[in-house]
Amino acid sequence: MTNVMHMSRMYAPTLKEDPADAEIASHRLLMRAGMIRKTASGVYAFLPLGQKVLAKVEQIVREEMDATGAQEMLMPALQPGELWRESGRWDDYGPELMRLTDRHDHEICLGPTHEELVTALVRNELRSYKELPLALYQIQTKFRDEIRPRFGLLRGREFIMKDAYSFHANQESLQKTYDDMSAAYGRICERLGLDYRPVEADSGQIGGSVTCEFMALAEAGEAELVHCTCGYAANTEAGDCLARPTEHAVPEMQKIATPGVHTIAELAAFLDIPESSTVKALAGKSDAGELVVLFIPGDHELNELKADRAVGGFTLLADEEMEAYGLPKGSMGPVGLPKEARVVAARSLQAVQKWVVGANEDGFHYVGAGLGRDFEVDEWADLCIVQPGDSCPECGLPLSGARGIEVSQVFQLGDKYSRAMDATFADEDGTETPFLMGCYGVGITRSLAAIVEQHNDEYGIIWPFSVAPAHVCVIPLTVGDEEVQPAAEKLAADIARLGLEVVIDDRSERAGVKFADADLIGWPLQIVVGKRGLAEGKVEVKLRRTGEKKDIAFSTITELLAFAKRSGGITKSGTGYFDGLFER
Ligand code: 9G3
Repeated sequence: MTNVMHMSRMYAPTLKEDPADAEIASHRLLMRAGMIRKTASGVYAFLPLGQKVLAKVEQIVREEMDATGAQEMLMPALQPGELWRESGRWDDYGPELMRLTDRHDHEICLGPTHEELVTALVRNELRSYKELPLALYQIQTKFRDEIRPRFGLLRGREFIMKDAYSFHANQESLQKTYDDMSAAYGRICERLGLDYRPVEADSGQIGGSVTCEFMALAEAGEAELVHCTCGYAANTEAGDCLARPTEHAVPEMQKIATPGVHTIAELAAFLDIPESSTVKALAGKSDAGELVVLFIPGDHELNELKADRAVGGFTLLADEEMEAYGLPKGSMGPVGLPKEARVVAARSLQAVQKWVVGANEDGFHYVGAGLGRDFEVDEWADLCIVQPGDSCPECGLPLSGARGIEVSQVFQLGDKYSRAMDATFADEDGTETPFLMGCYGVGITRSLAAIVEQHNDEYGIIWPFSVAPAHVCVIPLTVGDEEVQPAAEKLAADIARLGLEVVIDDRSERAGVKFADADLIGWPLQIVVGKRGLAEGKVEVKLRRTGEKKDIAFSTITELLAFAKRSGGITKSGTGYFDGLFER
């Protein structure tokens, strides 16, 4: 197909102004570039140029899914409520699950995901271990009634997801598919041009399923993560915390009057020491009813999930309970605690010999409280929310902080759905056994937005070659000019014959408008055909990503582009930006 797209006939209503409700780059730019339009809160239409990008993102995902052996299929969005009753999830979800009743008064939901549907779909016909493993996937619209949709495509109420489901006879087989899908997701992120980190949320942290999220680094991302040059990355709510407390070492324990000092910030300021040299105390109750006092580095926050796991449920004491124990809020410490108190401390404090900590008397703190000399710790545990600057659990280097957009996720579901829905297969000795399952999702529309978040500048979008709505935009400067117009059309057709996708901006607009729109829409390469340039047999080529411009002989341009295509500048990888085009 060598047809050339013509801007004069294309429906791409670009905007000069930023839409008022667009808070992040991708929302702003996709709207301004005439690629999406909001039709309701959290619901978007894809206009022709947006659809071209969407189709390429889907195709890349499709190719990588097919390469794993997963088989594409398509499930309905309308799901019978009784399947969700079987799995027990009908009542687990609130108004986020979009429900309706049909004309026969049957309960239906618009699918937010398809575990129940796919399990019910196969359970009567996927019957023998000989048919396993099986992986099915679809690219399909999902519905989740977010209470506050925002950030454009990043958190919509109707969005496109590739969701895959796999069925296994044993854990080893599930692990293999989980690993294959994880590798495929890495390739998908690469090909989309996404700077991403795989973030393990291992079973220990969140209990139950093994899962890994693929985070596209972006300030607009909702997820907070830490990452290291060695490759380690973790969600801040799940990652191991190896804090690096500092020590304000004074030989003897001294009780210091600290009037009005109750917070860590006030304590650090009062003593003129860093917060990392102070110790924060939190008193609570375990589910077993014990008084538990936790101690963590003053510059860190308690991770409730970890505290629950370390202590067997941890609930902070209410003020009146604090008083009942005679514990002064804001100056608690390990010295002089009620004898029944269970003292649990963050493991990184084990290296701190002398603590700066409350004196269990309002208005007084200790410096130099000696671990093992003036007080004991009953247990050491990982209690804190990991934060930038903490030591990497893998290599010890300081962790960096980042925000991320969760673009895809792999899950090991075990037999959660197959057991609940009686989906079994006959194993080798004929015993009916629930399938082990995995599920794997890629946010298609979310990935598209993530690409824009990572590839834009003040002029607009900078599409990676792999997903650009077209590769080359030919811009004739003076439309209707009897030389320029035909030359531009011929050049466009020649380039299209190379197998590149070409658009020509044949609108009768001023040059400035054409350049601004070309930068905004973000075609990877622009070629300007002007009267003066033609007279010298030249056209001006511009790389959108770097802004580099170069006058190139008209006669060699197509040969040059053919070179770029052969030389891998037109690679599968997301960043194939005609690299090397100007190096020749
Ligand atoms: C719901 C609603 C929202 C939901 C879910 C169910 C998220 C729900 C988790 C998943 C897990 C995986 C297959 C593809 C990859 C992700 N939000 N999840 O189950 F009813 Cl309203 O969707 N599913």
